[in-house]
Amino acid sequence: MALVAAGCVAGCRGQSAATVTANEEDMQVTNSHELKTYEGTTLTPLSRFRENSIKGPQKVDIESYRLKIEGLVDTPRTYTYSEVTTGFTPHKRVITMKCVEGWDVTVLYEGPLVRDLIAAAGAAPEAKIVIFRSVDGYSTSFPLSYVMDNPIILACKMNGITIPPERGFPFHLAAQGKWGYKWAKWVSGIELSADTAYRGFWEQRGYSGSGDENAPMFESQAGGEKK
Ligand SMILES: Nc1nc2c(c(=O)[nH]1)N[C@H]1C(S)=C(S)[C@@H](COP(=O)(O)O)O[C@H]1N2
Ligand SMILES: [Mo]
Repeated sequence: MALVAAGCVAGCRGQSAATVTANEEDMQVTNSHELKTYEGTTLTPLSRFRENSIKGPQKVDIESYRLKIEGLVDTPRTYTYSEVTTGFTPHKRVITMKCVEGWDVTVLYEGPLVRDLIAAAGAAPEAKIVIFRSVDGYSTSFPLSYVMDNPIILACKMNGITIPPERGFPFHLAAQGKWGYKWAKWVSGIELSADTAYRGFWEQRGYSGSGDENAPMFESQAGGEKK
């Protein structure tokens, strides 16, 4: 899968439209500074979303929050929110996320690349997959090559503003090319593993492990538990 390379932009701190960049002439903002369009693409307002999370919206206390990069890595890392949002080069890209329920959203996602976070910990040679864990007990996994060979964003901003709590604050994985059930929200852990049989929350319930949005959503024709 070929993904478009993303450019370097302002980081995740600060809400003001001016921090997004000064030369995005077509940007329009609401009163809350949320972008309505980006480079000619109409964005889905963040207020227009379907709440279908496994345990409902999560509230994360940002003072005690830590992001862990662990498992089969040379040096496990534990980062505060601001270490993640200011310590890595931010990237941004407009991506459409499709939920298996038949709806989609088109959002400007912005944050560090997963591969830069993993590089800082150093992937061990035995590592085959990467597992994303969230504060609500949800998890999902990908081949390590998916996040190392593609510029996959761990978003801290959506549509130019800090992600609202109900949409996944502090971090929402923008799993480009994958069904929405693999776009982990409220991410608290990134674990490298050799367990290629690992199954995340929705994958355990019959949804495809690869989660490729152009492939069948169910692992078998028999289907799984309906979301
Ligand atoms: N932690 C966590 N992440 C999650 C979910 C969840 O229940 N818990 N639901 C997934 C599903 S099914 C979808 S479609 C998307 C919805 O993301 P959105 O709120 O940005 O539309 O989040 C995904 N990430
Ligand atoms: Mo979904």
